Amino acid sequence: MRAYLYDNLEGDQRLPHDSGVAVDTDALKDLGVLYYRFSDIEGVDKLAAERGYKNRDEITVSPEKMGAAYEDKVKMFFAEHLHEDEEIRYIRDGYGYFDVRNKGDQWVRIHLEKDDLLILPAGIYHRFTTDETNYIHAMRLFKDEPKWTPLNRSEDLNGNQHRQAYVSQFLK
Ligand code: KMT
Ligand code: NI
Repeated sequence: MRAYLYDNLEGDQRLPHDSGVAVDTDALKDLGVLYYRFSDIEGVDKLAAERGYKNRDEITVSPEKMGAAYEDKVKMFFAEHLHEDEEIRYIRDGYGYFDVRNKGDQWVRIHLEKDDLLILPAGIYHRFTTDETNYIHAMRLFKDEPKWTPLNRSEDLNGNQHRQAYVSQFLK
């Protein structure tokens, strides 16, 4: 895992867009973003049990797997959004970028690789993209029903209780 401020320059979303300003795991924690590394599934099972994540599935995002839909999917994942639940991803293979908004509303880019596990809190604005390798295989964990509803960023979400809870816990 490596995290840094996004450079906001034009260019494909899958390029590194590294501004050269590093962001450490403590700064991520201040945003409610938790990072773990597990070389085997036992560690993940333990975390899942502790946090009450009962269900999981696996997803592969690649042109091989998704065919012609790949480019559209990747653009869709990159629309800024939030969820009303935590988003937990355990990377099994390949690479991906999760971008999250910091306290100043700048993008922090988090590059993940195999064995990285990332927890995004409910209510944080974020987006996802593959990197230049165009391949990621990830495990998605969830508490009950798989629910991936992305709520795209909008003023209308200012009154959303999950957004408000996130703002008062982490952005004040
Ligand atoms: C997400 O939340 O954007 C995704 O599920 C993307 C694939 S998981 C690496
Ligand atoms: Ni999401």
